[in-house]
Amino acid sequence: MFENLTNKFEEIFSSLKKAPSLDEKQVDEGLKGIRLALLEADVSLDVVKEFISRVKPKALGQEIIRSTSPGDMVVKIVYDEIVSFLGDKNSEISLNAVPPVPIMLVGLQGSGKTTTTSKLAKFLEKNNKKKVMMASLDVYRPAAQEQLRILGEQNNIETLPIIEGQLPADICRRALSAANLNGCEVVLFDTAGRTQIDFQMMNEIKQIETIINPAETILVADSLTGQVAANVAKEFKNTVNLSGIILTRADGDGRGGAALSMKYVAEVPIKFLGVGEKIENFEVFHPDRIANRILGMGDIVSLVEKASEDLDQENLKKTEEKLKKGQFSMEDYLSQLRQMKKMGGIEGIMSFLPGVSKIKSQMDQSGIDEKIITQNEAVILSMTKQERENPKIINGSRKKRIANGSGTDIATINKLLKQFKMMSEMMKKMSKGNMKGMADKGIPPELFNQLK
Ligand SMILES: Nc1nc2c(ncn2[C@@H]2O[C@H](COP(=O)(O)OP(=O)(O)OP(=O)(O)O)[C@@H](O)[C@H]2O)c(=O)[nH]1
Ligand SMILES: [Mg+2]
Repeated sequence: MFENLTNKFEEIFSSLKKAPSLDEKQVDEGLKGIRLALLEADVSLDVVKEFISRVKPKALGQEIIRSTSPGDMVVKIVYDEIVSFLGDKNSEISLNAVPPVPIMLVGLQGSGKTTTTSKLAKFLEKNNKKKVMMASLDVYRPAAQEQLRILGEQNNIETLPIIEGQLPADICRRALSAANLNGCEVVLFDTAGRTQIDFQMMNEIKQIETIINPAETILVADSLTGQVAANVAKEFKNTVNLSGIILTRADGDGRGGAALSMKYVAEVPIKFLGVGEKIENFEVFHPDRIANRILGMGDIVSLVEKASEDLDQENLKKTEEKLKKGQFSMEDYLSQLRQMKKMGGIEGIMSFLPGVSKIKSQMDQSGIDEKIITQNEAVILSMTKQERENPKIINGSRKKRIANGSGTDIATINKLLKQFKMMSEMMKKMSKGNMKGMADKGIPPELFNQLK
């Protein structure tokens, strides 16, 4: 599905990688190529714009890590963004409900619902060790229920016996009680194909949803339809409580637009890919592996990852030494903030000090906001070198300048300076060996409130 995109990326990066350094013009040139490649892959325009606007500042402002080249760094930046657009991590099917757990599959006509129902049933039996029953609610297309029954018979999956003339609502209730009686832990509901413009059919899935109260409602979408698939998902999401997507025909020559647009446009994760007509042609959707497939540069990505881990270690060591000497500057605070952001929490700042689990859990619970970390980063970046080394010199007019530069206000600057003061006092205490007290009691409440 991604071959074209992969080829385009390879072309773009082969010239970028050779450059010993990258200036804005070269980065712009590269981004232009990426933009075109994404549009050609039928990624939606909004997604392309957002993608470029996230990559650009990172590519320009990158700190080159020793032992990697600027081009490699850009590969890594693009890779990270692709992963984030595909969905960060793999999203499993949620079976968190009292069995029999109802799961509903919906989608446009011919998108692959019935085939996918049997694939998912087989998957859950094999991987989750669940006994599954399948029930068809398609009473409209002749022989639709029979199609599912045959798939069940061929693959040894239980199906709800067909009663001619029964309406979907009644089939739902019958399926749930039959599953209960037969000890089936999951019931998959295959629904009739519908178009978003068919008001009556869209209303029917709402009704079915109310009756079965599904733990998951999965949209089965055809990847050949590109960004349209993402728009369809958005429409379905407005009708039912959509929890995930299965993209079918990923074995076809779709161009990747569906996969890349889905999460941003419809805010629903892709959970599986259908990669052929057979029951075993079904894969868990792993954003990182797909991103690797798209970029075809997994070795570079892991090289840069390794190098940045080394860099983090170096930074930590430096900070630790400074702490021992009782020095802690705004510069250190900045590097700690960045570390924290990367580690997704404030515990990064404590992680190199032993015995602080109490503090860590306190921090975990508080859910200190990443936005505030980013804001603080902007404030510190607007300070001069002198100010960072010696924040005491920051007077009224300097505060005004920093506030303007960082797009914040004086109150924010004051708050940060106060935080910094408390943090450096705490660091001093900790480095003098009062750590144990702090580890037992947790962070002083004043500092804690400041950080929030
Ligand atoms: N190549 C390929 N074909 C698929 C895939 N998934 C489904 N198909 C084929 O697509 C066709 C339609 O599949 P169905 O499962 O009947 O689709 P549906 O959404 O249930 O169709 P309706 O019930 O009529 O709305 C069948 O020929 C399937 O074999 C896939 O991942 N790859
Ligand atoms: Mg069907």
